[in-house]
Amino acid sequence: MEQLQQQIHNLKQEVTNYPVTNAEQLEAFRIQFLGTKGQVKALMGEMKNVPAELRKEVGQWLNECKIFVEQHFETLKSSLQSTAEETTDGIDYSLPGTPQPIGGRHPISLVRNQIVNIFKRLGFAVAEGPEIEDDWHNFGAMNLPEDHPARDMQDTFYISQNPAWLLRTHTSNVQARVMENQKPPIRVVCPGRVYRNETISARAHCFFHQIEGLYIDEHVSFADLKQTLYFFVKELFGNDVKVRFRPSYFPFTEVSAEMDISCLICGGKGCNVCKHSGWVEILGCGMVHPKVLDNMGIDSNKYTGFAFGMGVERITMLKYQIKDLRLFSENDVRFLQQFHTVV
Ligand code: 2U9
Repeated sequence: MEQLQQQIHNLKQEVTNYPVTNAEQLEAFRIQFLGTKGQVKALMGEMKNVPAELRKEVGQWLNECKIFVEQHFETLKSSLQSTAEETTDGIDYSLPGTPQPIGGRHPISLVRNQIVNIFKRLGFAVAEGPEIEDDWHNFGAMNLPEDHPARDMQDTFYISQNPAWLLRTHTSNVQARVMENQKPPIRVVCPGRVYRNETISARAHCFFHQIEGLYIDEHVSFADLKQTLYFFVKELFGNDVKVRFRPSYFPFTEVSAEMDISCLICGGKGCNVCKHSGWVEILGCGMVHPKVLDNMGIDSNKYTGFAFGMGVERITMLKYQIKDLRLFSENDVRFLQQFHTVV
């Protein structure tokens, strides 16, 4: 009897360890253990050798063994069915998807869009133009004299194959082209990348982004300029920000001014960002020089205009307290991720 017990034990072991991962193996299992010539039948056949007084007990063992094998077969069958439902070409489509990080806008684009949208609400159109420009549209039309330092190779990137072409140093070339093609009233903002031959540092780069604006019509005054820029600053930085104008000089505007806002960091009390003055410069502006209007065939006796220009990097640095301009062009996701917004 002990031998039979051992056989039952071995059969159960064999059944448990039998590898079944597909339908063919399942059928082989059925044939080997439960078929008419299978091991369970063979074991049942041992009953005839069992003495009559032990038959009841041994019958129970064999029956229990048969049920064990049948149940194992059913378990294997149903697990194989559910795997088949879940998989096609080895892919389980019921698994949750791998999350794909959805990028976000670059901080320069975010701030550029904010600025442009404020001017759009005031009725300004958006114009763009070439980054490779000729001398006239970048310098001549803007009233920059032949000997102006900005025209120097030290300050401007000229195209080596043809030095008549250069990388624009400001987006004023776009306004020049708008003025060539459109009659007043003209009301445009021109966002874009500009290039200057600067040594790269935390505060300067050989390319950066500007937004310039131009408004030309009859009777446009400095009061219009001030009111437009007041509105812009309050929209971008909030109502608590104070504004001041300082006289300045640009060849393309007369009169010219620079606009400061009260320091966002210390609220005007004085800190490192505002160099303890309480004020930070955010843009340059002025009334368009009559020579610029005449250069473009616009009658400077009839029309006046105002213009302004600002660096997007500078404003972004102020808004987000970024200390190094190089971060904008390094594309380090640890920096860029901080500006991602959940949509
Ligand atoms: C036309 C006529 C005049 C655009 C102007 C500024 C003042 C100015 C600087 C700000 C910081 C450049 O990025 S920056 O370094 N810009 O201060 N720009 S007025 O004047 C124009 C433009 C077009 C036809």
